Amino acid sequence: MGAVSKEHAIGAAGASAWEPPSKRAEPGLESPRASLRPGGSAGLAMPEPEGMVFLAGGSFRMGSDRHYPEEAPTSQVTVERFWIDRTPVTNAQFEAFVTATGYLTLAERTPSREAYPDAPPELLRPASLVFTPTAGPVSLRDPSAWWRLTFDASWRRPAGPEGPAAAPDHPAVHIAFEDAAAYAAWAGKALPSEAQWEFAARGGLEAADYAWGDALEPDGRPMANIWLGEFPWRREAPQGYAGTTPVGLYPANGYGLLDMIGNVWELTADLYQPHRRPAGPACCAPAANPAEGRGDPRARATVPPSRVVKGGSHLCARAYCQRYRPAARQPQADDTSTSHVGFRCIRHSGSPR
Ligand SMILES: [Cu+2]
Repeated sequence: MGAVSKEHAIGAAGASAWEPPSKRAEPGLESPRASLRPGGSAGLAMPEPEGMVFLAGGSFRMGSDRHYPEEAPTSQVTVERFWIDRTPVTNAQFEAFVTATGYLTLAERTPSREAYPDAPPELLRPASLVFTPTAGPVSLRDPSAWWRLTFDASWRRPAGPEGPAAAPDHPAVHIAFEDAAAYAAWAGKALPSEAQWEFAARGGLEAADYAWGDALEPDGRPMANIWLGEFPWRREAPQGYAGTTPVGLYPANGYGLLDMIGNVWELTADLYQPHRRPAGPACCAPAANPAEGRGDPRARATVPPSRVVKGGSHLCARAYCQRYRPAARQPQADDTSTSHVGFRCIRHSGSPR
């Protein structure tokens, strides 16, 4: 089923120029069954996991010396074979997990007084950060201008209780690290390392700027759901979507993976450490250190660890945050969820030796 046939309609501009993902060629795909079922190792063979793509692994140039300082220096990195979800985890998939387990995401829980010793009582309610466009141009130095702590915003109601219900085929958002980890454990999967994620996103293109090559819009064709227009107040939405888009609306990369770039930032298992160079100016995401009060007005008792998020989101704008690239990286605090962070999972191949 192609994205264009989905009921929540694509706008008048239409997506007819884009083939549904199921019809696209997937030149980077290997033959997973053949790889995993050599003779004599049947006990270790795994069935092909639904919705996952097998990557043979390999050595690649990770990072970039041409973009933001936190991406440098590049290094040669090797990853083993693994499976990775073809798309970010959708609301439908996340709902299946919640239905089976009764899981409550961080955004849906009432924060404890211990965690927020200085917060006014009225702020100790379930909440998450929702991107809210400004009325007009604002300074791009202060992300709190467009991030709003919104009570009862969660994956179920991404824009808050007054907004529409989550669309089943959009990526789940308002997902904190522990939520993603819980889903992965339930699914028998894991979160990717940053290296695995970046290897997958590059789709076999060595050191290219983008997941599809070196031009942002080859032949004028949009390749990912990023912010078009003037951030953070005027968004062009040629596909008719103001925020996230159904997974698979844009072309797959060379490995047949969808939405690696744009749509939502994706959590990885890796702790963020500014081990390379100091990070560039804050991106569209809330500040790395929420205890500084940017984004979330509640004060916290401790500064939580942050994970690396990858891929950029629908809020990355060309004139502001060019993080819609495989090498780009940002910290995302473990205790913070937002309307533009989601995730996908991997599975170790269990390959016979
Ligand atoms: Cu960005």
